[in-house]
Amino acid sequence: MQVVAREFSFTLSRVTVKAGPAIIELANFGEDAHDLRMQRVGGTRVYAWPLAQSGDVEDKSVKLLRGRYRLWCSVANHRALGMTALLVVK
Ligand SMILES: [Cu+2]
Repeated sequence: MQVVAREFSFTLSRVTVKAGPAIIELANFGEDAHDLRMQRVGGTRVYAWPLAQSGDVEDKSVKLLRGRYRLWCSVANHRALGMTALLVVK
């Protein structure tokens, strides 16, 4: 699945995915640099994607467990500006 970053939002290609291995691609369609952090609600592990410059994509393989995952950008105050999303894994 793909997560498109812009100022200042994330758009997910799918908001519901099946549990198991997945490749999540961060695609920066914005002008500023953005990254991606992902944590399962109730979990402790935080998945981190490298900083993506404008136009760049960063792929990461993850193993998704059932539940809900919070996504956010950790650059500056981007999270507060709206770069958050929720992914549901079934
Ligand atoms: Cu950002």
